[in-house]
Amino acid sequence: MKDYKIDTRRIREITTSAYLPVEESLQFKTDGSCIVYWMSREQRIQDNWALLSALHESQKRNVNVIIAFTLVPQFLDATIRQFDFMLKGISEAQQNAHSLGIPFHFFLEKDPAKAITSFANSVNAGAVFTDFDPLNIKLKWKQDAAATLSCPFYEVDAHNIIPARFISQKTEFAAYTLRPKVHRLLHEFMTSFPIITPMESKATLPDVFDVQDVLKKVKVRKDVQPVSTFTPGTSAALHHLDAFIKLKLDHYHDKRNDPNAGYVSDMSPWLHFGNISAQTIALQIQSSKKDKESIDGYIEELIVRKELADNYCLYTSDYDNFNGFHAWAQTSLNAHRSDERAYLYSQQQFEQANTHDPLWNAAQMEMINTGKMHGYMRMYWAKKILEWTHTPEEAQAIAIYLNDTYELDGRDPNGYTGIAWSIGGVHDRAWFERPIFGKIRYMNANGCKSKFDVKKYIAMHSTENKGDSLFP
Ligand code: FAD
Ligand code: FO1
Repeated sequence: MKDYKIDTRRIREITTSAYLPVEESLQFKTDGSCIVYWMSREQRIQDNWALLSALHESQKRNVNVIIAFTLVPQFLDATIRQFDFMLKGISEAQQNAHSLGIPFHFFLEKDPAKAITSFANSVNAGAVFTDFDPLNIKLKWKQDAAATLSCPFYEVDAHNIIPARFISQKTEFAAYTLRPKVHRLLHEFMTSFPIITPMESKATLPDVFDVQDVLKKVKVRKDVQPVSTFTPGTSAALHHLDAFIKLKLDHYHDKRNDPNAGYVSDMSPWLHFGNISAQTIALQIQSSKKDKESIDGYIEELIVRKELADNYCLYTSDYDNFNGFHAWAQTSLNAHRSDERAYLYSQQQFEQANTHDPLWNAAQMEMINTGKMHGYMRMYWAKKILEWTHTPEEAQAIAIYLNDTYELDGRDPNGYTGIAWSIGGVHDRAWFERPIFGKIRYMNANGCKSKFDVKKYIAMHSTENKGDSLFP
């Protein structure tokens, strides 16, 4: 591969107590014989700054890169639906790596830190690189690995166009506080990716893993079936993006909030699993010469909104509970704890789309049937759970459980932040006070009726239409 630059502002050295900015030259254990890239969030080969950083360092040290993925038998509320989607995408990545001569090892281990440490020792790694990920579970994996690895350990932000640890060192209050920083820095980071070409030296390649064999070994719910609405993997993501730009982007600005219209990109499952990079999407969207208002609207969501979610989870470890809400929201919700609830539902009644509200039930069924609820409906859906449960804590826990069990794109900073926005007013402002919600923004079915054909949405997704595909 011809030489290329790596922006070291994406990289942090991981120690047991800190994520240290790095100087130009990275450390490498003397007599180290390779570099290990511990793939996790970014499940792709091309357009991946973490892999490109590892390859860049390997060329300097004249050693090979070896990729390792550690699969855990359970991950948050993931079911066979998400493991099926993810593993098929990882299998494609393994084949892509091998076709370039880069070995890709796959481990099924309940203790990822232990697995990566013993693997790094067994290949005498001179350094280990891994992906930035703000979720508590991932920060724990990295802390555990930092305590046991015997070589320099680096984290690379290959998820955000502007690295999360660089753009801000605190919880941003709202999109309007992050947006100016994004727009000031975007041109520095929105560069095109070097293309990874076949390796000169022929490393021995491990056997590829078998998806069905691994699916038999994971310990997850099997009743939440895989969906046929999304094809896993990087090539499907790139094809879908191409179709979105050609056929839908022009009307993103005026039709995206209509859940019947189908003018959103549906990129979130592939973004969540890292099958495609947001930077790849942004570069294609910006050079598309489509409707300017739609391009700007899409970039706002893909960069400001999405990177605001990583910022929230990175600097608010209580991103998944009531303590993460701003003080004004906690005070306001506390003041309305004893308000009368007109309806009260259990987690199971919500899960079975068994409420009095056909619109809410249809949104739940859309998520169950297709693996992806429309973004506009997610706000309504979560806010009604606040209205129909005993406490905000119970509402948030139920929303997270359902979101992470049924959404392909769940278990993601976007989800924890979206639920915290809906139930706790995170990144939103205070609204006029009302029962139960206090000053948290309220939404109701009339608001939906003014935006789109509610009857059509209900007919499309109501319980009777089980299993209809996302593209009618
Ligand atoms: P598009 O409108 O095509 O947007 C393109 C991309 O921009 C998305 O893929 C996403 O990466 C980003 N984006 C768009 N809207 C948002 C947003 N509000 N916040 C952060 N990023 C955004 N998103 C998830 O990825 N996983 C979740 O589990 C999730 N749960 C949510 C729960 C609630 C209650 C709410 C209100 C929002 C949630 N979101 C979640 C955010 C948003 O709804 C989805 O990202 C979006 O609907 C994904 O569909 P799309 O790719 O077609 O979006
Ligand atoms: N990342 C891993 O490194 N190993 C896993 O076994 C793993 C399982 C998994 C299952 C469902 C899911 O939605 C995500 C999963 N991830 C796994 C993490 C994922 O790659 C992302 O890093 C985070 O979920 C988003 O930050």
